[in-house]
Amino acid sequence: MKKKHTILIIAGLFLTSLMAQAQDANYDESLVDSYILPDAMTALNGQLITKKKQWEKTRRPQILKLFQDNEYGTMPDAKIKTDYRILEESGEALGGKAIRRQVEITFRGNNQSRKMLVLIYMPKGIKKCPVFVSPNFQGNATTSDDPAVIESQYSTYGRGHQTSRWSFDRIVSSGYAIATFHYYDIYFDQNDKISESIYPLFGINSSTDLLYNTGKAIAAWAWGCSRVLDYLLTLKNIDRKRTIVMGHSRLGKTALWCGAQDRRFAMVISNDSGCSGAALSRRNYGETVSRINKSFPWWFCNRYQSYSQDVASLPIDQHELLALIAPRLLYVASAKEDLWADPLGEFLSLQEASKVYALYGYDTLEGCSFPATDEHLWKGRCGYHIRTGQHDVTDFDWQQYIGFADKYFD
Ligand code: GTR
Repeated sequence: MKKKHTILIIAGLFLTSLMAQAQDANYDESLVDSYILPDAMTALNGQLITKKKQWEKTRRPQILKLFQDNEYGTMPDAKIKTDYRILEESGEALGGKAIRRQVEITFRGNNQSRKMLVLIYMPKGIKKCPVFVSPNFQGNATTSDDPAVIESQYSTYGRGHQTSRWSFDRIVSSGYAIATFHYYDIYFDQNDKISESIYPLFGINSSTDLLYNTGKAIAAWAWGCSRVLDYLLTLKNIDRKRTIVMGHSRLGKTALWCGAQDRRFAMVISNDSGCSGAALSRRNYGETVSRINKSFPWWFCNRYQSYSQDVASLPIDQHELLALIAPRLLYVASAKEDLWADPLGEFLSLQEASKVYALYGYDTLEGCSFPATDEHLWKGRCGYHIRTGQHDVTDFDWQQYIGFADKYFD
């Protein structure tokens, strides 16, 4: 067959699958069923949580465990060996504004090793700078046109392919550092890739080794973000009190799960994370739990599958994931045309989660209406915006995240 025809057929199949995806989802607000959310502020024994001490001692650990056992799974906690090697460094990056450092992190366990390549840009002349940790989709060299950026081992995309998602200049000029890595270094985003992932270092080699609550891809990517933070915290010019984990879409789900578990992160950002990220699961709008389990069974622990046909039986909903971030800074962002991610469901979830911030004496988003497009709502310790356009990360999004961090970091 001629190449042109093959491309047309592939494009056609892709469009058909997108249309099928759009067709079997509900986008009509009047067809969203009524639902009752699990109450973040009521402990499993029925006790009402009214003090931050009760939240921290009793309720927060309960919710964290429910997410581990039912949705994202746990990472094994066996110690694995970690080595850092600086592969490249320059004090003249981004037109002389930044220090660029590229670090190879090697993980060892069970006689095997895995390598993760981290690209870091740091502003020059700042003694203690805040830092973003943010995994990338296509490989380090796709995030920048900088010819010195080393290609990630599993990247199949060209240099600079996704630069529009990475406002490095703005980030560094605003006094922030950023560290990114290709998520494939930790877990290939495909079915049946356990053996190539980080898991064999812990003795988990294939799906037969998985318990009902063993983590899979999202748990592994979140673990990867924490390992990058481990490294950053060895650097003198990084401010350990102003660390941020940020992710887009499936990596937004990852950022939330990472921030929920790793309380060293002082701020957590979900960019268009949608179903099983920031959006409420009980709203049947856009992508659903049933749908995501069918399309991406390798993201969540095995038990999550059992909720596909009965989402109301899930002992948690996503507002409780957001509540696990309290009292740290939390930002949820949506995009106007990204209905698949259910922007309203993301906002309602944040609003509900913000109630937990009241235990710490912060304002909540209760009573706030859904903000106008391209206008942010920042209150207490929570931020939200819905931007014009599609499922993506844009310079506008980064501008909001930096503005919010500037305003609220102590
Ligand atoms: C979609 C998926 C979403 C979202 C998105 C992405 O196909 O249904 O949950 O995560 O991918 O990661 O871009």
